[in-house]
Formats: sequence, C-alpha cells, structure tokens
Amino acid sequence: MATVLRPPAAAPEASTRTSDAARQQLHDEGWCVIPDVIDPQTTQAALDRLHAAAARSEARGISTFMPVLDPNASNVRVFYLLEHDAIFRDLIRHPEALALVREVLGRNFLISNFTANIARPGARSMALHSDQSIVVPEPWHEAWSVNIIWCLSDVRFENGATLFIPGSHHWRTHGDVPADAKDRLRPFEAKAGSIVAMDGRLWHTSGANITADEERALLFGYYSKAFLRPQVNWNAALSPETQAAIDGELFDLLGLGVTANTGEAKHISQLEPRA
Ligand SMILES: O=C(O)CCC(=O)C(=O)O
Repeated sequence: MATVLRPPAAAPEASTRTSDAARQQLHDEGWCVIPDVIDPQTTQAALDRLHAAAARSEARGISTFMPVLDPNASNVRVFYLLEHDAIFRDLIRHPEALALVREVLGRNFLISNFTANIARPGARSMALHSDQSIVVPEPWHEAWSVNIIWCLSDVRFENGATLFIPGSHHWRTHGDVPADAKDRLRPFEAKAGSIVAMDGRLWHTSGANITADEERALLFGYYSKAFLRPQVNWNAALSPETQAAIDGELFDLLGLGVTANTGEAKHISQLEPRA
C-alpha cells in the first residue's frame, strides 16, 4: 500500500466568541450556546446545501427516515455531510467549533461524524439518551465526546428544540438516571447561525415540532477522543475525490492517517522525563 504524505496539520486557532461564562456553563451544566458564529448568508447557504443533500440521499436510495431513531418520517436525517458539500467540511473545522471541542476533550480528538436532523412539523421525540452512553460502557467519569450543534434555523421549544437535562453529564451510570428524568428536560433556544456545545454525557432527546409550518434544521458535528472508534465510520467511506480534496488538518481530524489513534504521541517530545 502506498503511503500518502500530507502537509502537517495547521496550528489550532483561538476562539473569539466563547465567553468565560459560556465555558463555565459548559463545564458546570454540560452545554452552552454561542450566538452569531456564522452570518445569515452562510447559514442560508448551509441550509440550501442541506436540503440538496437530503434530496440527493433519497435519490441514491439512502432513506432520510430512520425508524430505529424517530417515531415518524417528519424527522429528516442526512448522514455523511462531509461527502455532500465543501461547506460542511468547512463547518466541521470552524475555529469556534474546534475551540469548544478542545475545551471538553483536550487537544487529542477525532471527528466521529457529521449528520443532520431536520424536524418538520409533526416530528416527535426520540428516546432519551446520552451519546457517550451509546458507545462507552459505564461508568462515565470524563467527557469522551462532544456535540457541536449548528442551528440553521431559529430554534425554540415549539419547533422541536433539542431537549436536555442540565447537569446530567455528572451522571456516572444508568442507575444514576432518575425515574423522573423526562420531567427535567428543557429546550435550548438559539438563533440561526449559533452553535450549541453539548458534552457527550449530557442526557437529551429531540423535541416535538408542534408548529404548523416551521422547520427546525440542526447539524450535529460529533467529536470523540482519538482512542474511540466512531459510532458509524462514515469517514472510511469518503469517496476518493473527497479524500483528495481535503488538506492535512482535516485528514488528521478524520482519523484517516495511519496514526489516527496515537494522537498523544505527537506531543511525546513535550513530556518531561520523570525523576
Ligand atoms: O435532533 C435532535 O434534537 C437530537 C438528535 C439526537 O439526539 C440524536 O440524533 O442522537
């Protein structure tokens, strides 16, 4: 097998929008909203490309209805966003997003997947879950994953905002999930163009869209510690054309290199010898 040599990954850029209060809330409550990360034109462009991607998925025979996840077809799931359009390859490595990812996971992480869930009128909630608990056995002492949710429409309770339980990222085992967990759910509210960071251990579900005609479009960028296999390894299935179009940083973040799971080794020279 030929070895593909790539340029070194770019240096991480600092966040400019995340306030100390938002960072603190992410640690204390497991979530935070960062407004105005992308402008209205970019938000609209991403929404248009998302609709195009949904139509293309259906045309290719990849159903956008996932009965295993959603009660009815009013939820439109689009997988494999990185394959669909360069705009999604830009969003997944947006400096504001990656700064929040580093806040939760530290410097050594991979992109697990990038998907969308459009909740149309009539959409109903899926099962309550934490994303980390789906992959990692309990106890969950640390965050090993984080979601960066891109709001492509204004999001509020009525149009199906994600419902979550603040502080539930402190629950260590299934036994810690209280019987009244669903009564503790609350929606986040955010304007189109915002991102929401959600600790991988936070218990949440999709909201019901009870509006007559409003769509709620969210993108879910999911990142995990580099030693975790992705939930679904979409990255392995990126077409040769898409793989050829990405640069060193994204290649590394997608875990496509031979050293994907040994991220810490990159920093080995910084380790002090022990006395
Ligand atoms: O669409 C949402 O609000 C949540 C989706 C979700 O939690 C999931 O797909 O795992």
